[in-house]
Amino acid sequence: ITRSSLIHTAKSAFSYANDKETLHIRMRSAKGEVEKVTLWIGDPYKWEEGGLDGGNLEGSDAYGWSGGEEVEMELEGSTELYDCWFAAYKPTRKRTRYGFILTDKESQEKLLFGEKKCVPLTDDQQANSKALSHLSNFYCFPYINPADVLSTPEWVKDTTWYQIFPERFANGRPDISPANVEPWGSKPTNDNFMGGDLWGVIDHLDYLQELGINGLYFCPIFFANANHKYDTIDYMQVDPHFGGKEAFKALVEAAHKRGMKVMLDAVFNHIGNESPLWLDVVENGEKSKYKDWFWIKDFPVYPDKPLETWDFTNLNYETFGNVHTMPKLNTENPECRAYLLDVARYWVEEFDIDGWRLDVANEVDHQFWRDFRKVVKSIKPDCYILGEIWHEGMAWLQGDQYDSLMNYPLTSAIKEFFAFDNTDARNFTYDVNNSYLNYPRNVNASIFNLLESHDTSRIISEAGGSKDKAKLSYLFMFTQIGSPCIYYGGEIGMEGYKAMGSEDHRKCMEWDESKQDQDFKTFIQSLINLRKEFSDLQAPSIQWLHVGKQQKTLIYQRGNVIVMMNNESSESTFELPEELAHKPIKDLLTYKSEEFESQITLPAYGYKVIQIEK
Ligand code: ARE
Repeated sequence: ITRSSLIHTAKSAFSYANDKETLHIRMRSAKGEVEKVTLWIGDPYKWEEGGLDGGNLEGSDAYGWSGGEEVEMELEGSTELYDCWFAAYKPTRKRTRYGFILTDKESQEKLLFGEKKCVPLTDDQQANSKALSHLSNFYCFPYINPADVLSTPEWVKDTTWYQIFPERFANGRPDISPANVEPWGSKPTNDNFMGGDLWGVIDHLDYLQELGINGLYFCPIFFANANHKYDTIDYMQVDPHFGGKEAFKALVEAAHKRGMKVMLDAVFNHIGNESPLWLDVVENGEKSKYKDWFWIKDFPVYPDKPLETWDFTNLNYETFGNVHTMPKLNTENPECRAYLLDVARYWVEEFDIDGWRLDVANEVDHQFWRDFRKVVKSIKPDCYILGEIWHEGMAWLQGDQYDSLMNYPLTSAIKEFFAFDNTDARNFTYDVNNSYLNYPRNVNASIFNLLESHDTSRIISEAGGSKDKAKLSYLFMFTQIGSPCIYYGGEIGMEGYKAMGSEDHRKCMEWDESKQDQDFKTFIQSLINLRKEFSDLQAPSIQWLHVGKQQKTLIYQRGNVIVMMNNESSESTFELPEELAHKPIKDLLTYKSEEFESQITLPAYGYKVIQIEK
């Protein structure tokens, strides 16, 4: 066993309270080296049993321990480099110390992996006892404090999201469109307008309900200049071209009547350069009462010549991504913080929104998000807080900041395998496993899964126009834990690249039914229904029953739902695993029953979702 490969840290994604009673413990070892891992865990203050000190050999087990329990860990999943082991444990009195006993696959030797040392275990009980009688070598989960346990809204798990980029979804009221509006369906550029508004969304709630949607996620709707509205002018107003507060109020009410939740985009990292707050700084420089609401290096904030988009070397202030129209807010400044927290409170309290998606969530200070959580949850405990972080984000998921994250790592795993054909089946499983193993199970349970967004190309375009590949991608996403999101128009097969100079991923929604891909829509609808019908798809772990070696074929299981896929441009035939061979099954998409043989043939890009008949 390569000792330096062993990984565990207490109070992390490796060791966390999944609920107020249950600890989840994980550890990693170099792939293929370890046969078995036993978690040795117990209450350090069980004095009557000698605590975890070992010490008292009488009544001790083969290792010379007298306290603690041995819990066999399951192999939760493998990544490219590691095997990841998992156990759930309910400490009787909330406190634990623990270590891991590893059995070497080849030599069968045993090793205790502790916080400070790896100790070989021998047949000599006395020697073991001596080696182990250092409580300090055990990992420590000191106490499960209920207040530290991440609690996330239950409803999120049953939600299928629909992401709306308001300017491009539907124009319900042409009279409120911007003056320079272009005809619906014009080529999108980064500064043109097509007149989408919130009345248009209300008009299409029937459409969304019929599709099966029960969560609406909106890109920013507050008063701003750009078509994307990420350059906020006033957080307390809904953009007049979107219909103002009147339209938004009507929208939330109408959505709630249909059992749909509403999530807004909180752009608190930065503000727009035409907001009165920033203009005050531009005008009054050091005398502005808002000067400390920003990160300013030198006054005046603008150099003599006007700033070009990419001229960030001359920027006198911090911004989002070196974009000069987006000055970064100083969330450490008490007044600025209080103001933004008031915004957070206002839309939950006054408009009853159900969630906040946090823009550029990882560049805002942690303390701000802690305060944010307190404010939001104190008004509406089941309001969903979703961070936009594209990378590993445990630092924000300790129960005190976000509920979950946008699962871009899963997006990229799916794209690499289905859309780009860049990985084989085995590596795909590693990437998928990795995306789950990075986070506690309670975070995964309400993670936000997506294939495309206003920040990415459309999945069909990524797949070179192949709707078959896109369908497999959707099927995969819809059979994962967390809640899936459809980016408006994804359901009807809309395409579009995001690239330098291309904004085609933000094209206008196609409402002409003859131009919508109805077959694709029926397929998406069936996936939404599948998810509603089978809560087993929310089971925390995935079992890979078959992973093709030469072919990109897969069979995986979540709860009692089994999915089979052939990600090949031609038919594939492969042996069924023991669990499935010669079993009677029911097809959950076609409702047909059949009896499997020992092999199965799936057509090019074919798939099946099944359950074994009892
Ligand atoms: C516009 C144009 C761009 C142009 C840019 C510069 O669309 O083509 O390059 O202007 O002038 C909003 C608008 C964008 C706009 C941008 C700037 O929607 O259209 O760009 O403002 O005006 C990182 C961040 C992540 C961020 C993405 C974009 O971590 O937070 O970059 N996403 C949010 C929103 C965006 C929004 C903003 C932030 C700003 O979702 O829509 O942009 O409010 C890797 C990196 C990630 C990176 C990711 C995507 O994985 O590691 O950190 O995300 O790629 O690029």
